[in-house]
Amino acid sequence: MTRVLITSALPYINGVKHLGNLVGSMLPADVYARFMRARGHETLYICATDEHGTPAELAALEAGQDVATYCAEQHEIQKRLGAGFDFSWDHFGRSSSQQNREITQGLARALWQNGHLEVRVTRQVYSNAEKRFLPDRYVIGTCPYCGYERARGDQCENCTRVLDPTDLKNARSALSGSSDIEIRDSAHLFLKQSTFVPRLREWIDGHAAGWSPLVTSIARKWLDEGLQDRGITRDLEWGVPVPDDIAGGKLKGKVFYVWFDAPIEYIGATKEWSDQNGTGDLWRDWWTERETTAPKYVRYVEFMGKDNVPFHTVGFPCTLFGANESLPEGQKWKVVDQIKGFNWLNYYGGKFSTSGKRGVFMDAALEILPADYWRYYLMANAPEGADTNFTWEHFASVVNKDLADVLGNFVNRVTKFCAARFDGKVPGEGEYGEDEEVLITELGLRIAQYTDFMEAMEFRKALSELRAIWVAGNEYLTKAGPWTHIKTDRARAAVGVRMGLNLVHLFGHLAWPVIPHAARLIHQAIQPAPEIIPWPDGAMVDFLDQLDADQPIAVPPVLFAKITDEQIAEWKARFGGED
Ligand code: B3M
Ligand code: ZN
Repeated sequence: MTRVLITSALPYINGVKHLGNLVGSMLPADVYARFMRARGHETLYICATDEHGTPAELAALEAGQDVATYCAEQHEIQKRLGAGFDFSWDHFGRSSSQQNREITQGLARALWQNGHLEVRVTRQVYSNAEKRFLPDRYVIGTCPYCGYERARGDQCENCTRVLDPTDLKNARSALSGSSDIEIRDSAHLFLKQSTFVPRLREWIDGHAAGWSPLVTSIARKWLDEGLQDRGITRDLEWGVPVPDDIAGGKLKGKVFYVWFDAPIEYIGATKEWSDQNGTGDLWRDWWTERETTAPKYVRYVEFMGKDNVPFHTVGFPCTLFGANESLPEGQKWKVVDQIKGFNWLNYYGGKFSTSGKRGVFMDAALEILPADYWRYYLMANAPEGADTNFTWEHFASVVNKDLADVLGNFVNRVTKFCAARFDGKVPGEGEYGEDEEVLITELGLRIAQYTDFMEAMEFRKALSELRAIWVAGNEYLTKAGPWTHIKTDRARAAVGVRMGLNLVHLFGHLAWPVIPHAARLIHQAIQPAPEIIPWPDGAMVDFLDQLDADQPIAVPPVLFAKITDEQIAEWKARFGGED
């Protein structure tokens, strides 16, 4: 048994997230966290809202609210929607918390003391119209690399390159559109990332075998192109203030760059969690490795979209490596062991867009269907190897086939038949024979594969195996045909029904990480289960003969309703479709 620390990339505070955001971060992290818990590992799943930087300020401005009020409100909204999607966060924190402020300042102080930071006078975009500096996303313009015309000052959405506002051509203010701008000098702190290159390369090489090509190629590209030192402070008011004891107060009034404090919030949120639970310094057990006292080994897994990879394979590890020297002898900060990166989910071949009202966002998704429909579809079509595409037609066909027909109908048929013909009790007559043995062997193999794919975080393959398990159950039941035998051979019908009920129960266990609500309904009908529904281990033959004879069962409510053509038409009109 290991301790497993899981973090999802932190959703920006600037509004409700869309399905593409979900499938690349919070959702797979949740499925994996549930799976780890089901396997008996001590698991901590941490997420938070990312509340600093220009995205937060710009959104607050647009909403006509001061930024603190805006963030507080939006945090509650995101938290509620996350609960609606059944995310099993152990804690959903806020990067603007006091805990994150202290830890961020502490790590910066350590970096300063260890000589990894430097004050440099930089050229910054200054708006004459607005009489202020315009860092990061406050500037928009043309990307010098790919020519995308609405590139933001921090990163080009189109080619994912990280930019500096002064790199942009035709730069203008994102606040007013004014191009009355000039370049002014401003002192900032730089993290000397270039000195970490050998260390980073060794670390990345050491993990390359376990990371996907998507992740290692992005990580290596940054090193191969020559790693730049990064400015980690900004001329803004909202953010974690640079403490006066760094650089002799030369940076008074400035704050840390959002990408400096956001990953640190993984640690900050863990401290929020331990403070909230009155467990004091427990967060340190998850975040510091102590060679001397040999704590339980922590395996740390991060989930994110591909644009976030550089910050997690270069930026954040540099912070932690550089701060290690300030820890007591024999201790070091925990760095990530496994990174699961995702490509994009597109909407009818284009981007999901908040401003263009294109695509489905978390709030609207839950208005039209329960979470399990989305969870299953998105995980079965996760953009792992390449970008994938959402269309209502595809969504409806997957839901109707996999969830309504293959799983839902099976559960319904078996339980209804048992209620009608066996008095709603698990029939004890008859013995399992050859058909049952064949099924048990097949399921044993398939479940081992499903387990391996989940362990490897290969979610598409995992879910296709899960579906194959449901299909095998259906095929067995068709062959066993208890509705035919009931008239002539009650014991034979009983065997089919008993196995059918055991299969329903098994499906409830296997499906819990992906579709927790349906798994719970199944258990409520067949047999009560603990809050964490354990992974079936041990011999399949025992698991599939687990229900006691005469144990009462109920018919669960319809698990998944079919999506109709009318609904597809309605949703396409509401959310935008191909036209
Ligand atoms: N807030 C989310 C994004 O880029 C960004 C992730 C931070 S993870 C520390 O979509
Ligand atoms: Zn670009």
